[in-house]
Amino acid sequence: MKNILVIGSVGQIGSELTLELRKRYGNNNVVAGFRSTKPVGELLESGPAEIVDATNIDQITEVVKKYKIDTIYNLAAILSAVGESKPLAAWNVGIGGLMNCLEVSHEYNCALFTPSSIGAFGGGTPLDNTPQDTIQRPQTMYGVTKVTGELLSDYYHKRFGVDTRSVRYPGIISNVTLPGGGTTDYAVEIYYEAVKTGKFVCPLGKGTFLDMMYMPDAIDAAIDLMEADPTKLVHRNSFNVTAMSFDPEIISAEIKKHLPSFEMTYNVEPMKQAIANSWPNNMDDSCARKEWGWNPKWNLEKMTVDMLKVISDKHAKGLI
Ligand code: AKB
Repeated sequence: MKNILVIGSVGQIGSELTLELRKRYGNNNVVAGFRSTKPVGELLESGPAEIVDATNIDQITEVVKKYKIDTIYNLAAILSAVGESKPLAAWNVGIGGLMNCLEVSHEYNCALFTPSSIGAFGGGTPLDNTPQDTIQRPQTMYGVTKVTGELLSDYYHKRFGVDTRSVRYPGIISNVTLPGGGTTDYAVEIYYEAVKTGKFVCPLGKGTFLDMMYMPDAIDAAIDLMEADPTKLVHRNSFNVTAMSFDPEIISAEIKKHLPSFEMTYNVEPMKQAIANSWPNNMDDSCARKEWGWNPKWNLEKMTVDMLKVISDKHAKGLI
Protein backbone atom coordinates (compact mmCIF):
# COMPACT_ATOMS: atom_id res chain seq x y z
CA MET A 1 0.00 0.00 0.00
CA LYS A 2 1.23 3.43 -0.87
CA ASN A 3 1.20 6.50 1.35
CA ILE A 4 1.06 9.50 -0.93
CA LEU A 5 1.50 13.25 -0.47
CA VAL A 6 0.20 15.59 -3.17
CA ILE A 7 1.80 19.04 -2.95
CA GLY A 8 -0.41 21.56 -4.75
CA SER A 9 -3.61 19.54 -4.24
CA VAL A 10 -5.99 22.45 -4.85
CA GLY A 11 -4.54 23.37 -8.25
CA GLN A 12 -5.83 22.45 -11.70
CA ILE A 13 -4.17 19.01 -11.78
CA GLY A 14 -3.87 18.41 -8.03
CA SER A 15 -7.60 18.74 -7.31
CA GLU A 16 -8.43 15.88 -9.69
CA LEU A 17 -5.28 13.79 -9.20
CA THR A 18 -5.71 13.68 -5.41
CA LEU A 19 -9.26 12.27 -5.70
CA GLU A 20 -8.20 9.69 -8.28
CA LEU A 21 -5.27 8.60 -6.11
CA ARG A 22 -7.66 8.22 -3.17
CA LYS A 23 -9.94 6.04 -5.31
CA ARG A 24 -7.05 3.80 -6.28
CA TYR A 25 -5.01 3.68 -3.06
CA GLY A 26 -7.55 4.41 -0.32
CA ASN A 27 -8.83 7.73 1.05
CA ASN A 28 -6.66 7.75 4.15
CA ASN A 29 -3.50 6.99 2.24
CA VAL A 30 -3.44 10.20 0.19
CA VAL A 31 -2.67 13.50 1.91
CA ALA A 32 -3.86 16.68 0.19
CA GLY A 33 -1.06 19.22 0.71
CA PHE A 34 -2.06 22.86 0.36
CA ARG A 35 -0.42 26.24 0.90
CA SER A 36 -2.88 29.08 1.46
CA THR A 37 -6.16 27.94 -0.09
CA LYS A 38 -7.72 25.18 2.01
CA PRO A 39 -9.32 22.31 0.07
CA VAL A 40 -13.12 22.30 0.13
CA GLY A 41 -15.89 19.77 -0.54
CA GLU A 42 -14.92 16.21 -1.44
CA LEU A 43 -11.21 17.01 -1.46
CA LEU A 44 -11.37 18.10 2.18
CA GLU A 45 -13.90 15.53 3.36
CA SER A 46 -12.59 12.37 1.69
CA GLY A 47 -9.12 12.22 3.28
CA PRO A 48 -6.36 13.94 5.22
CA ALA A 49 -5.27 17.49 4.35
CA GLU A 50 -2.20 19.30 5.68
CA ILE A 51 -0.51 22.66 5.13
CA VAL A 52 2.54 21.91 2.96
CA ASP A 53 4.24 24.82 1.24
CA ALA A 54 6.74 23.41 -1.28
CA THR A 55 9.20 26.14 -0.31
CA ASN A 56 9.16 25.04 3.35
CA ILE A 57 11.25 21.88 3.82
CA ASP A 58 10.21 21.51 7.48
CA GLN A 59 6.53 21.30 6.54
CA ILE A 60 7.25 18.65 3.89
CA THR A 61 9.41 16.65 6.32
CA GLU A 62 6.82 16.76 9.11
CA VAL A 63 4.04 15.44 6.87
CA VAL A 64 6.27 12.77 5.32
CA LYS A 65 7.20 11.53 8.80
CA LYS A 66 3.66 11.78 10.23
CA TYR A 67 2.00 9.79 7.42
CA LYS A 68 5.00 7.55 6.53
CA ILE A 69 4.83 8.92 2.99
CA ASP A 70 6.57 6.86 0.30
CA THR A 71 5.46 8.78 -2.82
CA ILE A 72 5.29 12.54 -3.43
CA TYR A 73 3.51 14.23 -6.34
CA ASN A 74 5.03 17.71 -6.41
CA LEU A 75 2.68 19.90 -8.45
CA ALA A 76 3.65 23.32 -7.09
CA ALA A 77 4.49 25.72 -9.93
CA ILE A 78 3.97 29.22 -11.27
CA LEU A 79 2.89 28.86 -14.91
CA SER A 80 4.45 30.36 -18.02
CA ALA A 81 2.65 33.69 -18.48
CA VAL A 82 2.68 34.69 -14.79
CA GLY A 83 6.28 33.50 -14.49
CA GLU A 84 7.32 36.24 -16.92
CA SER A 85 6.20 38.93 -14.48
CA LYS A 86 7.36 37.06 -11.34
CA PRO A 87 10.65 35.34 -12.26
CA LEU A 88 11.97 35.12 -8.70
CA ALA A 89 8.74 33.59 -7.39
CA ALA A 90 8.71 31.16 -10.35
CA TRP A 91 12.26 30.07 -9.45
CA ASN A 92 11.59 29.83 -5.71
CA VAL A 93 8.46 27.72 -6.12
CA GLY A 94 9.65 25.67 -9.12
CA ILE A 95 13.24 25.02 -8.08
CA GLY A 96 13.30 25.84 -4.36
CA GLY A 97 10.26 23.60 -3.98
CA LEU A 98 11.74 20.82 -6.09
CA MET A 99 15.07 20.86 -4.20
CA ASN A 100 13.14 20.49 -0.94
CA CYS A 101 11.21 17.54 -2.36
CA LEU A 102 14.39 15.93 -3.70
CA GLU A 103 16.17 16.29 -0.36
CA VAL A 104 13.21 14.89 1.61
CA SER A 105 12.77 12.07 -0.93
CA HIS A 106 16.44 11.19 -0.57
CA GLU A 107 16.31 11.19 3.22
CA TYR A 108 12.99 9.34 3.62
CA ASN A 109 13.20 7.12 0.55
CA CYS A 110 10.21 8.52 -1.33
CA ALA A 111 9.47 8.20 -5.04
CA LEU A 112 8.95 11.66 -6.56
CA PHE A 113 6.82 12.83 -9.49
CA THR A 114 7.34 16.43 -10.67
CA PRO A 115 5.74 17.49 -13.94
CA SER A 116 7.79 19.14 -16.62
CA SER A 117 6.11 20.80 -19.60
CA ILE A 118 6.22 21.62 -23.29
CA GLY A 119 7.57 24.86 -21.79
CA ALA A 120 10.91 23.07 -21.34
CA PHE A 121 11.40 23.42 -25.11
CA GLY A 122 12.40 26.45 -27.15
CA GLY A 123 15.44 28.21 -28.55
CA GLY A 124 16.18 25.89 -31.47
CA THR A 125 13.98 22.90 -30.56
CA PRO A 126 12.50 21.28 -33.71
CA LEU A 127 8.83 22.25 -33.36
CA ASP A 128 7.28 19.47 -35.46
CA ASN A 129 7.43 15.92 -34.17
CA THR A 130 9.64 17.27 -31.36
CA PRO A 131 11.98 14.43 -30.33
CA GLN A 132 12.31 13.11 -26.80
CA ASP A 133 15.96 14.11 -26.65
CA THR A 134 16.64 17.41 -28.38
CA ILE A 135 17.70 21.04 -27.97
CA GLN A 136 16.17 22.70 -24.87
CA ARG A 137 17.04 26.39 -24.57
CA PRO A 138 13.68 27.88 -23.43
CA GLN A 139 13.29 31.63 -23.29
CA THR A 140 10.75 31.84 -20.46
CA MET A 141 11.44 31.69 -16.73
CA TYR A 142 8.93 28.84 -16.51
CA GLY A 143 10.89 26.94 -19.15
CA VAL A 144 14.18 27.61 -17.34
CA THR A 145 12.69 26.12 -14.16
CA LYS A 146 11.38 23.11 -16.06
CA VAL A 147 14.71 22.27 -17.76
CA THR A 148 16.53 22.80 -14.47
CA GLY A 149 13.97 20.58 -12.76
CA GLU A 150 14.51 17.80 -15.31
CA LEU A 151 18.28 17.98 -14.79
CA LEU A 152 18.06 18.05 -10.98
CA SER A 153 15.63 15.13 -10.94
CA ASP A 154 17.94 13.06 -13.15
CA TYR A 155 20.88 14.10 -10.98
CA TYR A 156 19.25 12.91 -7.73
CA HIS A 157 18.32 9.65 -9.43
CA LYS A 158 21.82 8.95 -10.77
CA ARG A 159 23.75 10.26 -7.76
CA PHE A 160 21.54 9.07 -4.89
CA GLY A 161 19.13 6.56 -6.44
CA VAL A 162 16.03 8.69 -5.74
CA ASP A 163 13.13 7.30 -7.79
CA THR A 164 12.35 10.50 -9.71
CA ARG A 165 9.94 10.38 -12.66
CA SER A 166 8.31 13.05 -14.80
CA VAL A 167 6.33 13.86 -17.93
CA ARG A 168 6.40 16.95 -20.13
CA TYR A 169 2.75 17.94 -19.96
CA PRO A 170 1.18 19.80 -22.87
CA GLY A 171 -1.74 22.20 -22.25
CA ILE A 172 -4.16 20.42 -19.90
CA ILE A 173 -7.88 20.90 -20.55
CA SER A 174 -10.22 20.32 -17.62
CA ASN A 175 -13.53 21.32 -16.04
CA VAL A 176 -13.09 21.05 -12.27
CA THR A 177 -10.46 23.65 -11.32
CA LEU A 178 -9.46 26.43 -13.71
CA PRO A 179 -5.79 26.76 -14.67
CA GLY A 180 -4.14 30.06 -13.83
CA GLY A 181 -1.45 32.02 -15.60
CA GLY A 182 -0.56 29.64 -18.42
CA THR A 183 -0.20 30.16 -22.17
CA THR A 184 -2.44 27.20 -23.01
CA ASP A 185 -5.26 28.36 -20.67
CA TYR A 186 -7.20 29.64 -23.71
CA ALA A 187 -8.11 26.05 -24.60
CA VAL A 188 -9.99 25.75 -21.29
CA GLU A 189 -11.46 29.27 -21.26
CA ILE A 190 -12.92 28.84 -24.76
CA TYR A 191 -15.29 26.10 -23.50
CA TYR A 192 -16.46 28.13 -20.49
CA GLU A 193 -17.07 31.23 -22.63
CA ALA A 194 -18.80 29.21 -25.35
CA VAL A 195 -21.31 27.94 -22.77
CA LYS A 196 -21.67 31.15 -20.77
CA THR A 197 -21.66 33.84 -23.49
CA GLY A 198 -21.45 32.11 -26.88
CA LYS A 199 -18.36 34.21 -27.67
CA PHE A 200 -14.61 34.02 -27.10
CA VAL A 201 -11.75 36.44 -27.68
CA CYS A 202 -8.68 34.33 -28.37
CA PRO A 203 -5.27 35.57 -27.10
CA LEU A 204 -3.32 33.35 -29.54
CA GLY A 205 -3.45 33.75 -33.31
CA LYS A 206 -4.75 31.52 -36.06
CA GLY A 207 -2.26 28.78 -36.94
CA THR A 208 -0.78 28.54 -33.41
CA PHE A 209 -0.61 24.76 -33.02
CA LEU A 210 0.12 23.39 -29.53
CA ASP A 211 0.01 19.95 -27.92
CA MET A 212 -2.96 19.43 -25.61
CA MET A 213 -4.45 16.72 -23.37
CA TYR A 214 -7.71 16.11 -21.50
CA MET A 215 -7.40 15.80 -17.72
CA PRO A 216 -8.29 12.07 -17.42
CA ASP A 217 -5.31 11.27 -19.67
CA ALA A 218 -3.06 13.65 -17.72
CA ILE A 219 -3.94 11.84 -14.49
CA ASP A 220 -3.39 8.42 -16.02
CA ALA A 221 0.00 9.60 -17.34
CA ALA A 222 1.19 10.57 -13.86
CA ILE A 223 -0.08 7.45 -12.09
CA ASP A 224 0.91 5.00 -14.85
CA LEU A 225 4.44 6.39 -14.97
CA MET A 226 4.79 6.13 -11.18
CA GLU A 227 3.55 2.51 -11.38
CA ALA A 228 5.82 1.61 -14.31
CA ASP A 229 8.45 -1.11 -14.03
CA PRO A 230 11.68 0.85 -13.37
CA THR A 231 13.76 -1.67 -15.31
CA LYS A 232 11.93 -0.63 -18.50
CA LEU A 233 12.65 3.09 -18.07
CA VAL A 234 15.46 4.32 -20.29
CA HIS A 235 14.40 7.92 -19.68
CA ARG A 236 13.03 9.39 -16.46
CA ASN A 237 12.98 13.18 -16.44
CA SER A 238 11.06 13.90 -18.53
CA PHE A 239 8.89 11.99 -21.02
CA ASN A 240 7.16 13.74 -23.93
CA VAL A 241 3.42 12.94 -23.68
CA THR A 242 0.66 14.31 -25.88
CA ALA A 243 -2.88 13.44 -26.92
CA MET A 244 -3.82 16.00 -29.58
CA SER A 245 -2.57 19.10 -31.35
CA PHE A 246 -4.77 21.92 -32.66
CA ASP A 247 -4.84 25.65 -33.33
CA PRO A 248 -7.60 28.08 -32.24
CA GLU A 249 -9.47 27.65 -35.55
CA ILE A 250 -9.71 23.89 -35.10
CA ILE A 251 -10.98 23.94 -31.51
CA SER A 252 -13.42 26.74 -32.38
CA ALA A 253 -14.79 24.73 -35.34
CA GLU A 254 -15.21 21.70 -33.08
CA ILE A 255 -17.22 23.73 -30.56
CA LYS A 256 -19.34 25.20 -33.37
CA LYS A 257 -20.45 21.67 -34.33
CA HIS A 258 -22.33 21.60 -31.00
CA LEU A 259 -23.06 25.32 -30.52
CA PRO A 260 -23.56 26.64 -34.09
CA SER A 261 -23.93 30.27 -32.98
CA PHE A 262 -20.57 30.29 -31.17
CA GLU A 263 -18.25 33.05 -32.40
CA MET A 264 -14.52 33.48 -31.86
CA THR A 265 -12.54 36.64 -32.54
CA TYR A 266 -8.85 37.37 -31.99
CA ASN A 267 -7.01 39.84 -29.77
CA VAL A 268 -3.50 38.43 -29.81
CA GLU A 269 -1.48 38.97 -26.62
CA PRO A 270 2.12 39.42 -27.83
CA MET A 271 3.79 37.87 -24.77
CA LYS A 272 1.62 34.73 -24.85
CA GLN A 273 1.99 34.50 -28.62
CA ALA A 274 5.80 34.66 -28.37
CA ILE A 275 5.77 31.90 -25.74
CA ALA A 276 3.44 29.72 -27.83
CA ASN A 277 5.59 30.25 -30.94
CA SER A 278 8.61 28.87 -29.09
CA TRP A 279 6.80 25.68 -28.01
CA PRO A 280 6.32 22.48 -30.03
CA ASN A 281 3.47 22.20 -32.53
CA ASN A 282 3.34 18.49 -31.83
CA MET A 283 5.67 16.24 -29.84
CA ASP A 284 6.90 12.75 -30.55
CA ASP A 285 5.86 10.72 -27.49
CA SER A 286 7.01 7.32 -28.76
CA CYS A 287 9.48 6.81 -25.88
CA ALA A 288 6.64 7.10 -23.32
CA ARG A 289 4.56 4.67 -25.39
CA LYS A 290 7.41 2.19 -25.59
CA GLU A 291 8.91 2.45 -22.11
CA TRP A 292 5.73 2.49 -19.97
CA GLY A 293 2.78 2.01 -22.27
CA TRP A 294 1.49 5.60 -22.59
CA ASN A 295 -1.69 5.50 -24.67
CA PRO A 296 -4.09 8.47 -24.41
CA LYS A 297 -7.83 7.78 -24.63
CA TRP A 298 -9.23 11.24 -25.43
CA ASN A 299 -9.15 13.15 -28.72
CA LEU A 300 -10.54 16.61 -29.55
CA GLU A 301 -13.95 15.31 -30.67
CA LYS A 302 -14.63 13.17 -27.58
CA MET A 303 -13.21 15.77 -25.22
CA THR A 304 -15.37 18.55 -26.67
CA VAL A 305 -18.57 16.55 -26.13
CA ASP A 306 -17.59 15.90 -22.50
CA MET A 307 -16.36 19.45 -21.75
CA LEU A 308 -19.53 21.04 -23.14
CA LYS A 309 -21.75 18.63 -21.23
CA VAL A 310 -20.04 19.11 -17.86
CA ILE A 311 -19.76 22.90 -18.21
CA SER A 312 -23.36 23.25 -19.43
CA ASP A 313 -24.56 21.25 -16.42
CA LYS A 314 -22.61 23.50 -14.06
CA HIS A 315 -23.99 26.57 -15.83
CA ALA A 316 -27.56 25.29 -15.59
CA LYS A 317 -27.10 24.78 -11.84
CA GLY A 318 -25.75 28.32 -11.45
CA LEU A 319 -22.32 27.06 -10.36
CA ILE A 320 -20.42 29.11 -12.95
C1 AKB B 1 1.34 26.80 -19.42
O1 AKB B 1 0.70 27.17 -20.42
O2 AKB B 1 2.16 27.52 -18.83
C2 AKB B 1 1.12 25.39 -18.94
C3 AKB B 1 2.07 24.44 -19.57
C4 AKB B 1 1.93 24.08 -20.98
O3 AKB B 1 2.96 23.95 -18.92
N1 AKB B 1 -0.22 24.98 -19.18
